[in-house]
Amino acid sequence: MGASETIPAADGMVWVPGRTFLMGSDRHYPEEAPAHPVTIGGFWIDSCAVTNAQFARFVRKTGHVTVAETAPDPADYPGARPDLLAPFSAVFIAPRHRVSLADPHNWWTPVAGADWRHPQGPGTSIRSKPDHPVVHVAWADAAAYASWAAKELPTEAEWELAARGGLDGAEFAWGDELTPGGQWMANTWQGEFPLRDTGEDGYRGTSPVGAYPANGYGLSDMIGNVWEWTADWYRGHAASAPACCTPAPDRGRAASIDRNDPARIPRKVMKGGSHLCAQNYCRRYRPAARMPQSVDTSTSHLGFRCIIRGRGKG
Ligand SMILES: [Ca+2]
Ligand SMILES: [Cu+2]
Repeated sequence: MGASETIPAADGMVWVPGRTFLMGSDRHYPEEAPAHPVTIGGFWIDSCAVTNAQFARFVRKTGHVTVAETAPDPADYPGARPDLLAPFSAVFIAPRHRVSLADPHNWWTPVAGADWRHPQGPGTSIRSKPDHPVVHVAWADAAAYASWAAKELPTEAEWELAARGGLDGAEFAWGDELTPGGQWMANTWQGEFPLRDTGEDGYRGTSPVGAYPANGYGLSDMIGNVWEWTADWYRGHAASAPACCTPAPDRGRAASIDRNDPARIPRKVMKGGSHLCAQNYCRRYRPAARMPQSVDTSTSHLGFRCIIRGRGKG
């Protein structure tokens, strides 16, 4: 028996062998280009996104309070009305009439009292959703869970390798067709975004983890359902030239900030797309797709899963 086999089986996790793969894509949104080879080592990864039930256990054991449950510090917002400093999180609310697709504020609403236990705001609950991915978690919440579980958040490259399921250069996590043989392979949006989701794939909003076929590595919902946090600071794939003078972690953090953001909040990469990705608006239901997300932001369509690095399967 090899030493590696004495390592306890990773419960609910799947081993992704290390390899060289083509990361990114030259055929879609500009931020995905250029496609470039990346070599990474193997890792265990949660077969599903962290669920409400799993997050509830973490909160029971640790007393963790999420960012969305914490009132913004008035010191950061001099002169702000106290009622605007209530804890809140961003909830998708479909507009009643056709709106400009250029402004996400037309469907993202800061809702006071929206948090992981109340995904649509006060009066809503997760009682019927123990097996749905936890949402309304900011980056620090995901990192706290990972560290409690003795795991880590995946880098973008690890996440993308896992999502590709062993298929090289395929458009989707399952091949090159969105709906092979007419079958929906992930929880996305059908119909005109953001007005009406027909739910042709079986779900409007989040779905229980594992409701769709797993990819080639046995991983569920890498695409669609909820976006997932990664460990990486956001930057362009092309902007990887090392600078000489700033320690790497700080450099990445500073470079991730959107120049138009007056609050200067650094941003991490999120991957996988969500139940809100739609053909007429956001075709990010692909492994190469990526978006920046401010670390303090939590929303009704963003969760996470964890990995354990480099303890070989033998
Ligand atoms: Ca859906
Ligand atoms: Cu999308």
